[in-house]
Amino acid sequence: MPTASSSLDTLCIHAGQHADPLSGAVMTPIVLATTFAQDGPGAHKGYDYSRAGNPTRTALEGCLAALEGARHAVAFGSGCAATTAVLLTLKSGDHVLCGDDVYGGTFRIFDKVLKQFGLEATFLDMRDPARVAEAIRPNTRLLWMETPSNPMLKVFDIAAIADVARSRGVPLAVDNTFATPMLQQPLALGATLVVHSTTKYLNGHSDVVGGAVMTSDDALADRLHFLQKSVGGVPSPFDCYLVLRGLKTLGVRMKRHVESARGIAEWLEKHPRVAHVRYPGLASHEGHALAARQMKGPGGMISFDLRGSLAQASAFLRALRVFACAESLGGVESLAEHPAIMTHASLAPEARHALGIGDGLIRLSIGLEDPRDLVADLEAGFAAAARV
Ligand code: P1T
Repeated sequence: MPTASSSLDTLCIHAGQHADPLSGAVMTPIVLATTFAQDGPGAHKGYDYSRAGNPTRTALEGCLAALEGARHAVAFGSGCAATTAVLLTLKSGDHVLCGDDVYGGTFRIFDKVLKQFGLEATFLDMRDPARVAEAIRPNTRLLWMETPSNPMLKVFDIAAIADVARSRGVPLAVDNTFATPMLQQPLALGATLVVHSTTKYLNGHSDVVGGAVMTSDDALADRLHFLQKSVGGVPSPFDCYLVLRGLKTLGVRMKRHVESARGIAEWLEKHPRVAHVRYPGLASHEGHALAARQMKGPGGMISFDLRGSLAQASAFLRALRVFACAESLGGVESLAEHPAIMTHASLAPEARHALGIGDGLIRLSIGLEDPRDLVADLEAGFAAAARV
């Protein structure tokens, strides 16, 4: 078992897990049972029904809590279910101040689901923490942000915004999906809640949809466990096992994602067919110094504007052979996508344009392939775009 001083690389492999007491099996058993025998009414061994609690899920939650330095983790069946659970701690008439650049599905939860239950949300570029302080209203009950954000890779100052939040008595939730706890630890910087789509880097193999919320606030954790059981958006034991298995290599994977993405971002920045690259590891990124301060590495995601039209962006994506043209991110395989048509189609065109999500914007999730093969593939894409 890891100790309190174990490094994140060690926690990835061991936290929340122990050899099976029955057999000594070193891998966590997948407990598929939906129900658990009780010696008598209410006399159970900590588990009564698998929606309320499951031993494989408990192991995953233990590992995720340790990685984010949290007392509690609550696992869900998707990142969207995790986001929704956090928002269900609020009530009609409450206001959420949200970063302006978030996953399209997160925006959709605010705009198309919870608005009709009276939850108000406004979206703000949080690069200036003073603007956050000004935008907090008397009924603001939650600050929410992604950093780096999806897809524009804006970097927000977690410690400064957490200070603002604390001074106004409002919790700050950070969606840490793009960074992972290996590169950024929002709770240590003062956030109250961390949210993840475990679908992405944490599982890392593009074969599970999952989510989680981490916090050291006992009352919030109780409420989230209650919502997990009551609303029921729970992950399957098999999915919990797969995320636990994926987590074991998170440390080594993130190092390679960062190393390759840094090289590819630098190469893209010099490419004549690229108008602009957004990657927090580049000196040209306005959040470069902040990212260097609050992150241990700038991550594996890059967005760039291809010079040209939608037809050229489409030709670029169609020509790729190593990158798959696909939504999602954070897997061992590289993915490329067109945010305006794919992941951020739920935003109104005006909102997309205000953020800079135009027809030429391409988002890359840099995988673990040899980066020379990735560069060759991107070069073939640019050649195809030039022929349009
Ligand atoms: O897909 P799901 O597990 O429900 O997670 C939603 C989610 C939450 N937060 C962030 C930052 C995300 O990027 C996502 C999902 N994003 C994609 C599918 C995507 O391609 O951007």
